[in-house]
Amino acid sequence: MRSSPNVIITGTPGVGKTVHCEQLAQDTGLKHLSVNQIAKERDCFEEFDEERKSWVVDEDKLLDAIEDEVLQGGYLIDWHACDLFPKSWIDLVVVIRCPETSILYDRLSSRGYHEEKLQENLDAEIFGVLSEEAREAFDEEIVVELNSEKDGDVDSNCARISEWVENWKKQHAE
Ligand code: DAT
Repeated sequence: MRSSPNVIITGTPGVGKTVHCEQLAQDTGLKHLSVNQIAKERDCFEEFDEERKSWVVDEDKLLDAIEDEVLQGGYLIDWHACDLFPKSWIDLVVVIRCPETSILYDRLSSRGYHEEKLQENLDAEIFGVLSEEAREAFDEEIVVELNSEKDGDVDSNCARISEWVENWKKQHAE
């Protein structure tokens, strides 16, 4: 049994996963596990996708690489996918949303995304792809959606998640 929860922070690229995880790591002491970073550091890539100009993660390798740590509890798992993680590892899934697509457009274009990649991500956000994936892969009651559009949203979202983490710890204290 873990004494600290594992929380997935997911959503379309650019919605604000990293900023939330960084603040939450400070506020709660949970550790920020950036899948992009870990996959690079631990060589968990399958191939290079020429069309998307990005590396494809080998999910089995990734899960093997993080299993021992994650099972200890206390991780904020930051990635734009969530259905690969076993249900038994996860206590809460937070889907960060940015329904106002002009905001997301500006964030992604400032990253230099080319038009096709940009449109693909905007469509994913409009259709709620990550929310659906989260609800299909995990029990509905552990999935929450929070918007991150304007200044102040990050603080209020992190306050809510921190409160949830504290309650979880109290409920699971021996
Ligand atoms: P992700 O990790 O999901 O790709 P990010 O955390 O890097 O996204 O955030 C993308 C950009 O958007 C970054 O410049 C921070 C900004 N951002 C996110 N949420 C915001 C908010 N609520 N208010 C202002 N800026 C925000």
